[in-house]
Amino acid sequence: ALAGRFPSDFMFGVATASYQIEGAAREDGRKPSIWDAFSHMPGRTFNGDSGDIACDHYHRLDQDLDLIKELGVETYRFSIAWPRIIPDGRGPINEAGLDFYDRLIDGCKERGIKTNATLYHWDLPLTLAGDGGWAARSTAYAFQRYAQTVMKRLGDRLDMVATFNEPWCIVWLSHLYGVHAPGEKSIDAALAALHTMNLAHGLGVEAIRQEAPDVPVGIVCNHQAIEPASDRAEDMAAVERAFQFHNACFFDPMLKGEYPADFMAAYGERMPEIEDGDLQTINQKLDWWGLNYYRPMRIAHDGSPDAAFPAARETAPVNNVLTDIGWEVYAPSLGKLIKQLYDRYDLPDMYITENGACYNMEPVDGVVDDAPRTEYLSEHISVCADVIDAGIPLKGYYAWSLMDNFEWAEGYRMRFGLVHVDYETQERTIKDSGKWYKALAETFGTTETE
Ligand code: GCO
Repeated sequence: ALAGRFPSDFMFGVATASYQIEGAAREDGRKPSIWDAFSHMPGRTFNGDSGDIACDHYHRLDQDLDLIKELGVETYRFSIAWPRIIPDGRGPINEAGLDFYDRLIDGCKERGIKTNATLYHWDLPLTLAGDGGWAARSTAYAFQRYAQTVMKRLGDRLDMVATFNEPWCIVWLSHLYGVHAPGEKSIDAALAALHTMNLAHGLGVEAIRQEAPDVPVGIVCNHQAIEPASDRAEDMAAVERAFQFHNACFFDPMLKGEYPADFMAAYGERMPEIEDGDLQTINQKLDWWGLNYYRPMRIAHDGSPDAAFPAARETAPVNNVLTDIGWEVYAPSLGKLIKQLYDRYDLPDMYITENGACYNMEPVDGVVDDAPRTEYLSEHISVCADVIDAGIPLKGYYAWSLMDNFEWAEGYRMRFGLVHVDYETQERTIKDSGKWYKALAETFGTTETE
Protein backbone atom coordinates (compact mmCIF):
# COMPACT_ATOMS: atom_id res chain seq x y z
CA ALA A 1 0.00 0.00 0.00
CA LEU A 2 2.84 2.37 0.87
CA ALA A 3 4.66 1.64 -2.40
CA GLY A 4 1.55 2.52 -4.42
CA ARG A 5 1.68 6.07 -3.08
CA PHE A 6 4.94 6.92 -4.89
CA PRO A 7 5.57 7.70 -8.57
CA SER A 8 7.48 4.98 -10.40
CA ASP A 9 10.60 7.15 -10.79
CA PHE A 10 10.89 7.73 -7.03
CA MET A 11 14.22 6.44 -5.69
CA PHE A 12 14.85 4.57 -2.48
CA GLY A 13 18.39 4.39 -1.19
CA VAL A 14 20.63 3.93 1.82
CA ALA A 15 23.18 6.34 3.29
CA THR A 16 26.51 6.18 5.13
CA ALA A 17 29.44 8.49 5.91
CA SER A 18 33.17 7.87 5.53
CA TYR A 19 34.41 8.24 9.10
CA GLN A 20 31.48 6.27 10.47
CA ILE A 21 32.14 3.12 8.43
CA GLU A 22 35.52 3.03 6.70
CA GLY A 23 38.12 2.36 9.39
CA ALA A 24 41.62 1.95 7.89
CA ALA A 25 42.37 5.28 9.49
CA ARG A 26 46.11 5.16 8.85
CA GLU A 27 46.20 3.29 5.57
CA ASP A 28 47.18 4.13 2.00
CA GLY A 29 48.24 7.64 2.83
CA ARG A 30 45.26 8.79 4.88
CA LYS A 31 46.22 11.25 7.62
CA PRO A 32 44.18 12.14 10.71
CA SER A 33 41.06 14.27 10.61
CA ILE A 34 39.65 16.37 13.44
CA TRP A 35 37.50 13.34 14.30
CA ASP A 36 40.55 11.10 14.78
CA ALA A 37 41.99 13.67 17.18
CA PHE A 38 38.68 14.27 18.96
CA SER A 39 37.79 10.61 19.43
CA HIS A 40 41.26 9.83 20.80
CA MET A 41 40.88 12.56 23.42
CA PRO A 42 39.62 11.03 26.67
CA GLY A 43 36.08 12.00 27.55
CA ARG A 44 34.94 13.07 24.10
CA THR A 45 33.18 9.93 22.88
CA PHE A 46 31.29 7.22 24.71
CA ASN A 47 33.71 4.54 25.91
CA GLY A 48 36.55 6.31 24.06
CA ASP A 49 35.29 4.77 20.83
CA SER A 50 36.88 5.98 17.59
CA GLY A 51 36.57 5.33 13.87
CA ASP A 52 39.97 3.57 13.70
CA ILE A 53 38.34 0.34 12.56
CA ALA A 54 34.60 1.13 12.48
CA CYS A 55 32.84 -1.29 10.08
CA ASP A 56 36.15 -2.02 8.33
CA HIS A 57 34.33 -1.00 5.17
CA TYR A 58 37.58 0.09 3.51
CA HIS A 59 38.66 -3.56 3.41
CA ARG A 60 35.19 -4.99 2.81
CA LEU A 61 34.08 -2.74 -0.02
CA ASP A 62 32.88 -5.43 -2.42
CA GLN A 63 31.03 -7.36 0.23
CA ASP A 64 29.29 -4.16 1.40
CA LEU A 65 28.34 -3.16 -2.14
CA ASP A 66 26.83 -6.63 -2.53
CA LEU A 67 24.87 -5.94 0.64
CA ILE A 68 23.52 -2.68 -0.80
CA LYS A 69 22.50 -4.57 -3.93
CA GLU A 70 20.91 -7.25 -1.75
CA LEU A 71 18.76 -4.55 -0.10
CA GLY A 72 17.22 -3.81 -3.49
CA VAL A 73 17.86 -0.06 -3.40
CA GLU A 74 18.44 2.09 -6.45
CA THR A 75 20.86 4.63 -5.02
CA TYR A 76 23.67 4.86 -2.47
CA ARG A 77 24.64 8.03 -0.62
CA PHE A 78 28.18 7.97 0.80
CA SER A 79 30.79 10.55 1.70
CA ILE A 80 34.34 11.06 0.52
CA ALA A 81 37.08 11.42 3.13
CA TRP A 82 39.03 14.60 2.46
CA PRO A 83 42.02 13.26 4.49
CA ARG A 84 42.32 10.34 2.04
CA ILE A 85 42.34 12.63 -1.00
CA ILE A 86 44.45 15.57 0.26
CA PRO A 87 45.84 14.23 3.57
CA ASP A 88 46.98 17.63 4.87
CA GLY A 89 43.93 19.45 3.54
CA ARG A 90 46.22 21.45 1.29
CA GLY A 91 49.36 20.34 -0.53
CA PRO A 92 49.92 16.94 -2.17
CA ILE A 93 47.10 14.84 -3.62
CA ASN A 94 47.02 11.16 -2.59
CA GLU A 95 46.14 9.04 -5.61
CA ALA A 96 45.50 5.95 -3.47
CA GLY A 97 42.64 7.81 -1.79
CA LEU A 98 41.04 8.64 -5.11
CA ASP A 99 41.50 5.01 -6.20
CA PHE A 100 39.31 3.79 -3.34
CA TYR A 101 36.34 5.96 -4.38
CA ASP A 102 37.00 5.06 -7.99
CA ARG A 103 36.49 1.41 -7.08
CA LEU A 104 33.45 2.29 -4.97
CA ILE A 105 31.74 4.17 -7.80
CA ASP A 106 32.61 1.58 -10.43
CA GLY A 107 31.43 -1.16 -8.06
CA CYS A 108 28.07 0.60 -7.74
CA LYS A 109 27.83 1.04 -11.51
CA GLU A 110 28.49 -2.67 -12.07
CA ARG A 111 25.65 -3.43 -9.70
CA GLY A 112 23.25 -0.93 -11.25
CA ILE A 113 23.28 1.36 -8.20
CA LYS A 114 23.30 5.14 -8.60
CA THR A 115 25.83 7.16 -6.57
CA ASN A 116 25.28 10.31 -4.52
CA ALA A 117 28.53 11.59 -2.98
CA THR A 118 28.86 14.10 -0.15
CA LEU A 119 32.21 15.90 -0.19
CA TYR A 120 32.27 16.82 3.49
CA HIS A 121 30.74 14.72 6.24
CA TRP A 122 32.83 16.14 9.08
CA ASP A 123 36.30 14.61 8.62
CA LEU A 124 38.31 17.82 8.20
CA PRO A 125 42.04 17.11 7.70
CA LEU A 126 43.67 17.75 11.07
CA THR A 127 46.46 19.85 9.57
CA LEU A 128 43.85 22.48 8.71
CA ALA A 129 42.89 22.74 12.38
CA GLY A 130 46.34 24.25 12.84
CA ASP A 131 45.20 27.17 10.69
CA GLY A 132 41.98 27.53 12.71
CA GLY A 133 39.86 24.86 10.99
CA TRP A 134 36.44 26.07 9.90
CA ALA A 135 37.00 29.29 11.81
CA ALA A 136 39.75 30.22 9.31
CA ARG A 137 38.74 31.69 5.97
CA SER A 138 41.60 29.84 4.27
CA THR A 139 39.74 26.56 4.88
CA ALA A 140 37.07 27.65 2.37
CA TYR A 141 39.71 27.88 -0.36
CA ALA A 142 41.24 24.55 0.67
CA PHE A 143 37.75 23.03 0.30
CA GLN A 144 37.38 24.57 -3.15
CA ARG A 145 40.57 22.86 -4.30
CA TYR A 146 39.52 19.56 -2.72
CA ALA A 147 36.13 19.74 -4.52
CA GLN A 148 37.93 20.43 -7.78
CA THR A 149 40.31 17.49 -7.24
CA VAL A 150 37.52 15.03 -6.51
CA MET A 151 35.34 16.09 -9.40
CA LYS A 152 38.19 16.06 -11.88
CA ARG A 153 38.75 12.37 -11.12
CA LEU A 154 35.24 11.09 -10.28
CA GLY A 155 32.90 13.62 -11.88
CA ASP A 156 32.49 11.60 -15.07
CA ARG A 157 30.70 8.80 -13.22
CA LEU A 158 28.89 10.34 -10.25
CA ASP A 159 25.10 10.69 -10.43
CA MET A 160 24.77 13.41 -7.76
CA VAL A 161 27.03 15.39 -5.47
CA ALA A 162 26.57 17.49 -2.33
CA THR A 163 29.05 19.98 -0.94
CA PHE A 164 28.26 19.58 2.77
CA ASN A 165 26.41 17.35 5.19
CA GLU A 166 24.53 19.20 7.93
CA PRO A 167 25.87 22.74 8.23
CA TRP A 168 24.04 22.99 11.56
CA CYS A 169 26.27 20.29 13.07
CA ILE A 170 29.43 21.69 11.49
CA VAL A 171 28.73 25.16 12.91
CA TRP A 172 26.61 25.00 16.07
CA LEU A 173 27.06 21.46 17.36
CA SER A 174 30.83 21.49 16.78
CA HIS A 175 31.79 25.10 17.56
CA LEU A 176 29.15 26.38 19.99
CA TYR A 177 27.79 23.34 21.84
CA GLY A 178 31.14 21.49 21.84
CA VAL A 179 29.59 18.05 21.26
CA HIS A 180 31.29 17.25 17.95
CA ALA A 181 34.85 17.83 16.74
CA PRO A 182 36.63 20.14 17.31
CA GLY A 183 34.60 20.54 20.53
CA GLU A 184 34.65 24.35 20.68
CA LYS A 185 32.20 26.24 22.86
CA SER A 186 32.55 29.74 21.52
CA ILE A 187 30.01 31.90 19.72
CA ASP A 188 32.85 33.76 18.00
CA ALA A 189 34.39 30.53 16.69
CA ALA A 190 30.92 29.37 15.61
CA LEU A 191 30.14 32.61 13.74
CA ALA A 192 33.49 32.40 11.98
CA ALA A 193 32.79 28.75 11.08
CA LEU A 194 29.35 29.78 9.81
CA HIS A 195 30.69 32.25 7.29
CA THR A 196 33.64 30.08 6.23
CA MET A 197 31.41 27.08 5.65
CA ASN A 198 28.84 29.10 3.70
CA LEU A 199 31.64 30.55 1.58
CA ALA A 200 33.14 27.10 1.07
CA HIS A 201 29.76 25.84 -0.12
CA GLY A 202 29.60 28.58 -2.77
CA LEU A 203 33.19 28.09 -3.88
CA GLY A 204 32.59 24.34 -3.90
CA VAL A 205 29.53 24.59 -6.15
CA GLU A 206 31.56 26.72 -8.57
CA ALA A 207 34.42 24.20 -8.55
CA ILE A 208 32.07 21.25 -9.12
CA ARG A 209 30.36 22.98 -12.05
CA GLN A 210 33.69 23.88 -13.58
CA GLU A 211 35.02 20.31 -13.45
CA ALA A 212 31.83 18.32 -13.94
CA PRO A 213 29.03 20.52 -15.31
CA ASP A 214 26.67 17.56 -15.82
CA VAL A 215 26.58 16.33 -12.24
CA PRO A 216 23.60 17.72 -10.30
CA VAL A 217 24.96 19.59 -7.29
CA GLY A 218 23.25 20.28 -3.99
CA ILE A 219 23.66 20.45 -0.25
CA VAL A 220 22.38 18.27 2.59
CA CYS A 221 20.92 20.11 5.59
CA ASN A 222 19.47 19.04 8.88
CA HIS A 223 17.18 22.03 9.20
CA GLN A 224 15.41 21.95 12.52
CA ALA A 225 11.70 21.25 12.58
CA ILE A 226 10.92 23.90 15.16
CA GLU A 227 7.63 23.44 16.96
CA PRO A 228 6.30 26.04 19.43
CA ALA A 229 5.81 24.81 22.98
CA SER A 230 2.50 26.70 23.00
CA ASP A 231 0.60 29.08 20.73
CA ARG A 232 1.28 32.05 23.00
CA ALA A 233 2.61 35.06 21.07
CA GLU A 234 5.96 35.02 22.88
CA ASP A 235 6.58 31.38 21.97
CA MET A 236 5.62 32.00 18.36
CA ALA A 237 8.07 34.92 18.23
CA ALA A 238 10.75 32.65 19.72
CA VAL A 239 10.06 30.14 16.95
CA GLU A 240 10.80 32.73 14.25
CA ARG A 241 14.05 33.76 15.98
CA ALA A 242 15.03 30.13 16.42
CA PHE A 243 14.30 29.52 12.73
CA GLN A 244 16.75 32.29 11.83
CA PHE A 245 19.39 30.95 14.18
CA HIS A 246 19.10 27.26 13.31
CA ASN A 247 18.05 27.30 9.66
CA ALA A 248 18.00 30.68 7.92
CA CYS A 249 21.63 31.55 8.72
CA PHE A 250 22.44 28.85 6.13
CA PHE A 251 19.60 29.00 3.63
CA ASP A 252 19.22 32.81 3.50
CA PRO A 253 22.78 33.40 2.28
CA MET A 254 22.74 30.29 0.08
CA LEU A 255 19.37 30.96 -1.56
CA LYS A 256 18.83 34.72 -1.15
CA GLY A 257 22.34 36.12 -0.81
CA GLU A 258 21.86 37.68 2.62
CA TYR A 259 22.05 36.80 6.29
CA PRO A 260 18.73 37.03 8.19
CA ALA A 261 17.92 40.44 9.69
CA ASP A 262 17.31 39.62 13.37
CA PHE A 263 20.29 37.27 13.35
CA MET A 264 22.51 40.06 12.02
CA ALA A 265 21.06 42.57 14.48
CA ALA A 266 22.16 40.22 17.26
CA TYR A 267 25.49 38.97 15.89
CA GLY A 268 26.50 41.21 12.99
CA GLU A 269 29.28 42.91 14.96
CA ARG A 270 30.78 39.62 15.99
CA MET A 271 30.69 38.06 12.53
CA PRO A 272 34.02 37.68 10.73
CA GLU A 273 34.61 40.08 7.86
CA ILE A 274 32.17 39.49 5.01
CA GLU A 275 34.22 40.51 2.00
CA ASP A 276 32.83 42.08 -1.16
CA GLY A 277 31.46 39.34 -3.38
CA ASP A 278 31.17 36.72 -0.62
CA LEU A 279 27.39 36.74 -0.57
CA GLN A 280 27.21 36.46 -4.36
CA THR A 281 29.59 33.50 -4.19
CA ILE A 282 27.51 31.80 -1.49
CA ASN A 283 24.26 32.41 -3.37
CA GLN A 284 24.45 29.64 -6.02
CA LYS A 285 21.58 28.12 -7.89
CA LEU A 286 21.28 24.51 -6.74
CA ASP A 287 20.12 21.51 -8.76
CA TRP A 288 18.75 19.73 -5.69
CA TRP A 289 18.85 19.80 -1.92
CA GLY A 290 18.64 17.13 0.75
CA LEU A 291 16.96 17.14 4.14
CA ASN A 292 18.07 14.94 7.02
CA TYR A 293 15.26 14.53 9.52
CA TYR A 294 15.06 12.57 12.75
CA ARG A 295 12.96 14.52 15.27
CA PRO A 296 11.32 17.88 16.04
CA MET A 297 12.82 20.65 18.18
CA ARG A 298 10.29 22.07 20.64
CA ILE A 299 10.94 25.70 21.49
CA ALA A 300 9.68 28.16 24.13
CA HIS A 301 10.55 31.80 24.74
CA ASP A 302 13.48 32.20 27.13
CA GLY A 303 12.87 35.36 29.15
CA SER A 304 16.01 35.22 31.30
CA PRO A 305 18.01 38.49 31.10
CA ASP A 306 21.24 36.79 29.98
CA ALA A 307 19.60 34.67 27.27
CA ALA A 308 21.55 35.10 24.03
CA PHE A 309 19.80 35.31 20.65
CA PRO A 310 17.54 33.51 19.77
CA ALA A 311 16.34 33.68 23.42
CA ALA A 312 14.64 30.33 23.01
CA ARG A 313 14.91 27.21 25.11
CA GLU A 314 14.24 23.65 24.14
CA THR A 315 11.34 22.03 25.96
CA ALA A 316 10.53 18.40 26.65
CA PRO A 317 8.98 16.11 24.03
CA VAL A 318 5.22 16.43 23.74
CA ASN A 319 4.86 12.98 22.34
CA ASN A 320 6.33 10.43 24.67
CA VAL A 321 7.51 7.89 22.13
CA LEU A 322 11.32 7.99 22.21
CA THR A 323 13.95 5.96 20.36
CA ASP A 324 16.86 4.33 22.20
CA ILE A 325 18.96 7.50 21.82
CA GLY A 326 16.15 9.45 23.54
CA TRP A 327 14.88 11.29 20.46
CA GLU A 328 11.17 12.04 20.15
CA VAL A 329 9.33 10.19 17.39
CA TYR A 330 7.01 12.62 15.65
CA ALA A 331 6.55 12.27 11.90
CA PRO A 332 4.12 15.19 11.27
CA SER A 333 6.95 17.69 11.88
CA LEU A 334 8.75 16.34 8.82
CA GLY A 335 5.90 17.30 6.50
CA LYS A 336 5.41 20.68 8.19
CA LEU A 337 9.08 21.55 7.92
CA ILE A 338 9.25 20.72 4.22
CA LYS A 339 6.18 22.83 3.42
CA GLN A 340 7.52 25.69 5.53
CA LEU A 341 10.84 25.63 3.63
CA TYR A 342 9.11 25.63 0.22
CA ASP A 343 6.94 28.56 1.34
CA ARG A 344 9.95 30.51 2.45
CA TYR A 345 12.46 29.71 -0.31
CA ASP A 346 12.63 29.13 -4.03
CA LEU A 347 13.81 25.52 -3.83
CA PRO A 348 14.63 22.91 -6.48
CA ASP A 349 13.94 19.16 -6.33
CA MET A 350 14.56 17.60 -2.96
CA TYR A 351 15.51 14.29 -1.42
CA ILE A 352 15.26 12.97 2.10
CA THR A 353 18.97 12.27 2.40
CA GLU A 354 18.73 10.74 5.88
CA ASN A 355 15.93 9.46 8.04
CA GLY A 356 16.00 6.61 10.48
CA ALA A 357 15.87 5.56 14.10
CA CYS A 358 18.16 4.31 16.83
CA TYR A 359 17.12 0.95 18.27
CA ASN A 360 19.76 -1.28 19.74
CA MET A 361 18.33 -4.77 19.28
CA GLU A 362 20.88 -7.58 18.93
CA PRO A 363 20.52 -10.72 16.80
CA VAL A 364 18.82 -13.72 18.38
CA ASP A 365 19.43 -16.92 16.39
CA GLY A 366 20.41 -14.84 13.39
CA VAL A 367 17.31 -12.64 13.50
CA VAL A 368 17.16 -8.99 14.54
CA ASP A 369 13.58 -8.19 15.47
CA ASP A 370 13.52 -4.38 15.29
CA ALA A 371 9.81 -3.77 14.71
CA PRO A 372 9.92 -0.20 16.15
CA ARG A 373 12.44 0.81 13.45
CA THR A 374 10.15 -0.52 10.73
CA GLU A 375 7.29 1.38 12.28
CA TYR A 376 9.36 4.58 12.41
CA LEU A 377 10.40 4.21 8.78
CA SER A 378 6.93 3.44 7.52
CA GLU A 379 5.41 6.40 9.39
CA HIS A 380 7.99 8.82 8.00
CA ILE A 381 7.90 7.40 4.47
CA SER A 382 4.15 7.81 4.56
CA VAL A 383 4.63 11.51 5.37
CA CYS A 384 6.90 11.67 2.29
CA ALA A 385 3.99 10.42 0.18
CA ASP A 386 1.77 13.15 1.70
CA VAL A 387 4.40 15.73 0.81
CA ILE A 388 4.41 14.56 -2.82
CA ASP A 389 0.60 14.69 -2.86
CA ALA A 390 0.89 18.31 -1.73
CA GLY A 391 2.86 19.06 -4.91
CA ILE A 392 6.38 19.23 -3.50
CA PRO A 393 9.11 17.86 -5.81
CA LEU A 394 10.41 15.14 -3.48
CA LYS A 395 12.30 12.68 -5.66
CA GLY A 396 13.84 10.14 -3.33
CA TYR A 397 14.46 8.85 0.17
CA TYR A 398 17.64 7.50 1.76
CA ALA A 399 17.40 5.47 4.95
CA TRP A 400 20.01 6.18 7.61
CA SER A 401 21.80 3.89 7.70
CA LEU A 402 22.92 0.99 5.55
CA MET A 403 24.48 -0.59 8.64
CA ASP A 404 25.24 0.11 12.30
CA ASN A 405 28.29 2.34 12.55
CA PHE A 406 30.32 4.83 14.60
CA GLU A 407 27.64 7.16 15.96
CA TRP A 408 30.03 10.09 16.63
CA ALA A 409 30.09 11.17 20.30
CA GLU A 410 27.85 8.18 21.13
CA GLY A 411 30.44 5.71 19.84
CA TYR A 412 29.18 2.25 18.85
CA ARG A 413 26.45 1.91 21.45
CA MET A 414 23.79 3.64 19.35
CA ARG A 415 22.68 1.65 16.32
CA PHE A 416 20.88 3.12 13.30
CA GLY A 417 21.50 0.37 10.73
CA LEU A 418 19.12 -1.63 8.56
CA VAL A 419 21.91 -4.16 8.88
CA HIS A 420 23.37 -5.21 12.23
CA VAL A 421 27.16 -5.15 12.61
CA ASP A 422 28.95 -7.36 15.13
CA TYR A 423 32.06 -5.25 15.79
CA GLU A 424 34.05 -8.24 17.09
CA THR A 425 33.64 -10.35 13.96
CA GLN A 426 32.47 -7.69 11.46
CA GLU A 427 29.59 -9.99 10.62
CA ARG A 428 26.63 -8.25 8.96
CA THR A 429 23.04 -9.41 9.56
CA ILE A 430 20.10 -7.88 7.74
CA LYS A 431 17.58 -6.79 10.38
CA ASP A 432 13.83 -7.30 10.00
CA SER A 433 13.57 -3.58 9.14
CA GLY A 434 16.10 -4.18 6.36
CA LYS A 435 13.97 -6.96 4.93
CA TRP A 436 10.92 -4.71 5.09
CA TYR A 437 12.78 -1.85 3.39
CA LYS A 438 14.03 -4.22 0.68
CA ALA A 439 10.48 -5.27 -0.16
CA LEU A 440 9.49 -1.61 -0.52
CA ALA A 441 12.60 -0.49 -2.43
CA GLU A 442 12.50 -3.38 -4.88
CA THR A 443 9.22 -2.23 -6.34
CA PHE A 444 10.97 0.91 -7.66
CA GLY A 445 13.39 1.66 -10.48
CA THR A 446 15.65 -0.96 -11.80
CA THR A 447 18.53 -2.49 -9.96
CA GLU A 448 19.45 -4.52 -13.06
CA THR A 449 23.13 -4.61 -13.88
CA GLU A 450 23.85 -2.13 -16.65
C1 GCO B 1 24.11 13.12 10.42
C2 GCO B 1 24.45 12.12 10.35
C3 GCO B 1 24.76 10.79 10.74
C4 GCO B 1 24.29 10.38 12.08
C5 GCO B 1 22.80 10.33 12.13
C6 GCO B 1 22.27 9.82 13.42
O1 GCO B 1 23.65 13.57 11.46
O2 GCO B 1 24.37 13.53 9.23
O3 GCO B 1 24.83 12.08 8.99
O4 GCO B 1 26.16 10.86 10.65
O5 GCO B 1 24.82 9.14 12.34
O6 GCO B 1 22.27 11.58 11.93
O7 GCO B 1 22.63 10.68 14.44
